[in-house]
Amino acid sequence: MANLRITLAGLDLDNPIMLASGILDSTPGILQRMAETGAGALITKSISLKPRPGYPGPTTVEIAPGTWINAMGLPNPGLEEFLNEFPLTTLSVPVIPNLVADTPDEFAKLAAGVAAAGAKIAEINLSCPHPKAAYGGSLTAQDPEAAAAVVAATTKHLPVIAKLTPNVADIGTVAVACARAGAAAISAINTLAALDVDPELERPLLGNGFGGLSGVAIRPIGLRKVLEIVQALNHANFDTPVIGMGGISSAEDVVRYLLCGAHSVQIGTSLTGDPEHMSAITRGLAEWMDRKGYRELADFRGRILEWFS
Ligand code: RRO
Repeated sequence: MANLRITLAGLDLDNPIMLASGILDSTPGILQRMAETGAGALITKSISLKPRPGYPGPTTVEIAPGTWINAMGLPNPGLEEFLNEFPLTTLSVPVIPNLVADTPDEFAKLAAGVAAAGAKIAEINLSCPHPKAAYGGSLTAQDPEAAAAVVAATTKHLPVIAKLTPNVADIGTVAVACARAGAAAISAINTLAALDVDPELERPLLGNGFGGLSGVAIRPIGLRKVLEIVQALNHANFDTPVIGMGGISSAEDVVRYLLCGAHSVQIGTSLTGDPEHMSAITRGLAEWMDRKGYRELADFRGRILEWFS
């Protein structure tokens, strides 16, 4: 029988499949529901110090089957309300808060807040793809030094997972900078910077104009970026675990990321409207391992790397 258990940055998980930030996690009730699907861990919607209303609609549009563009605009109740309302320590699976801020100081305040409330680890969002409606503005994870500064400021309070953007030429350099600054894990990819247009209305599809692309179309990009991160970390002698995501909609997709060297994965867009899909994917992973005769995830993790050496 396949053993799906992993230890990630000191956290014991029943399986390597996590709920990604931003999908089915915006209320305590939905998070509770997702805990019952057998996910290994649940990442919350990004939390900022102050409440944010989000952008005007439309905020999410399916532009091709299984492929979405979004600009939610980080809607969230703010740290204080989040800590009052959300079950950080009482669910049957670990809840990992996702933190978002503009400066290392703000990130540090968020990290201190969730650590004091009992969080064992946090994901830091260095990579929301549409910081401004107008052209301009860069993402923290587009600058290795800026990303490392946030990691250094937050790891003083609790271990962190640095969530990276695919919108860079060399994601490996950013990952290594984060690992060197003490990141407990790297997660990638956030959505791809995108724009879609409504030809009838002669306007951008989304209320914010710019958005981020997710879903099945981005899977090959996610796989390549994860492979590049794993290669760069190996080359720099870091054993920092990588959490892969982008376009996962089946157990086979999970396997694809693990073969590229990911220790675990996150699933988001494909769960839209169907929490039970999470259970089916987890069962499918165990069945795939049984059929292949693999007992542990480590038995096949990173198998694809030898093709690129
Ligand atoms: O809230 C959003 O619009 C959003 C975030 Br914080 C993110 O990290 N990635 C994304 O595609 N949308």
